[in-house]
Amino acid sequence: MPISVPLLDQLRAICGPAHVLTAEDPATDLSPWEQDWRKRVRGRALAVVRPASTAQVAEVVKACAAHRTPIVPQGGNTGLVVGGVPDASGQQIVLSMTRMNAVRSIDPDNLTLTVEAGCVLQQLQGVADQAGLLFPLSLGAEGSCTIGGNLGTNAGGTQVVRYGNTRELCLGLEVVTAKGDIWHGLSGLRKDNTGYDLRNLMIGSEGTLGIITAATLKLYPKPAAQLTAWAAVPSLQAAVQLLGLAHQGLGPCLTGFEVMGQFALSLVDKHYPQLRVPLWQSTPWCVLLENSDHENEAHARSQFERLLETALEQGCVTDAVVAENLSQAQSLWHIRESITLAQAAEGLNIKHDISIPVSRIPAFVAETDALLAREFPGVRMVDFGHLGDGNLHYNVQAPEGVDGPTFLREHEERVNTVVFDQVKRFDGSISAEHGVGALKAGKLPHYKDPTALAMMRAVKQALDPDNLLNPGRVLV
Ligand code: FAD
Ligand code: 2HG
Ligand code: ZN
Repeated sequence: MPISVPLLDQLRAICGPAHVLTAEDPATDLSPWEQDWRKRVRGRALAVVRPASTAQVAEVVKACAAHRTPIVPQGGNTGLVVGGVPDASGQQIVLSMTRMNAVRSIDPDNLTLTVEAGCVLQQLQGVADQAGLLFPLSLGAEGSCTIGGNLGTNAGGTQVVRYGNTRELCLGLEVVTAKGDIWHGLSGLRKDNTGYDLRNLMIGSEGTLGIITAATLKLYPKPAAQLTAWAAVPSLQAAVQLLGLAHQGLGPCLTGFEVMGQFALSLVDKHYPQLRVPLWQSTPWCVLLENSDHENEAHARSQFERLLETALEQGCVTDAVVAENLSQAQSLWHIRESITLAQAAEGLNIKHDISIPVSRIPAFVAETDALLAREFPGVRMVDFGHLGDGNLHYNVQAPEGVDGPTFLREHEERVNTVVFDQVKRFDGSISAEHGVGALKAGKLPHYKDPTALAMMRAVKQALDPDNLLNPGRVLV
């Protein structure tokens, strides 16, 4: 289409008028696409465009490129780093991928599933389950996040210790480039050494290098048994000791290992008392661990009970509850997954999604807690996360009675500096699994190796020279 045709008219011609939403239509509320999940930022979109096919995505990108209009790809909009919503300029389009939600094929012999980017994660877990298989990616937002967003952020979740991050679960991608070309990379191959690994470059690039339109994912056999325990541990050091025992005793069957601090659990108890959080009142930390086994329930249970007995003898566990059936296990996981919502119900907070070598996490927390308490008396630490992966959600809540937004306005920058400087000192990363987005883009020059950053800029320049794909995210 000639460039003289206004962009919005071109987009309507490509996707259909019903799928190009603008604020000019008084009946349309754009806030679900313009506001981030945490309600920290409300941007303004030129339009929300909802393509139904890869060909339409390619045409949209070409039209936007011709008009020098930036594109913000968006999936379920559950991201936590302000990566998928437009800025305030009113000049960016949101490319919402949720209409592209077809399951293209399943190959049980190759253990692969090929799907479009807008498929909701829970839908994919269901498709795998119906085929008697497992797609193991699992996170609290699974009812609304999309696989495109999971790949865009290289999401982690609660089964990484066994199955890896989203990157490890993907074999191939279909991507629309910044020029509007289509890269047909939907390979189901487990071996392919024909040059640079473009798949892994795209995964985790947060929509800044290309738009993922489809993916071929790995499937796994379903475990024959799943055992879940909730254990009280006397210290973070004890939790690390328990993790060591679990690795030794369960080997590759260790599927999840989550830690939760007392204050984090008190928030769940306060805001969701019906969930009946076990053991939290009498212990500073609880651990939720899962063992999944391919032999049988009896084997898994005896292995698990032996582990907990050893841990009790050694004093790294003081009390424990083992779920007796799947529904009890799901209730325990539901408590864990409710921490984010309970924390939001308590008020605005400062999130730090960090990773540190597991062995150094207890010292990191002790030192950093002390630094924060000295500078911000009464500050409340909401600590929890995927200890098995060395990934802590080290979140800071305003002191009791202090208004969250006011606390953030006055202190967020300094709190971040204290925490991120400590992360650097402990050889960690300032983003373990949520990504960089706009929230942390300004921090990378401080905390990322300068040579790595220069290579990232060179890649961005090569693949998106006009900076039209999600500008202002990841790199600034
Ligand atoms: P969006 O929020 O829409 O987008 C996220 C980023 O990906 C943006 O930069 C966007 O531009 C880009 N993107 C989206 N779709 C595409 C595409 N098709 N192609 C290219 N780029 C794209 N995250 C974890 O890692 N682990 C957790 O345990 C976890 N738990 C969570 C629990 C809750 C309650 C919530 C609200 C969030 C949680 N998250 C977690 C964060 C979030 O769910 C993940 O980042 C998820 O992967 C985002 O998916 P989405 O579809 O919502 O993506
Ligand atoms: C989780 O592990 C998510 O539940 C969200 O990554 C973490 O709310 C958070 O800080
Ligand atoms: Zn997490």
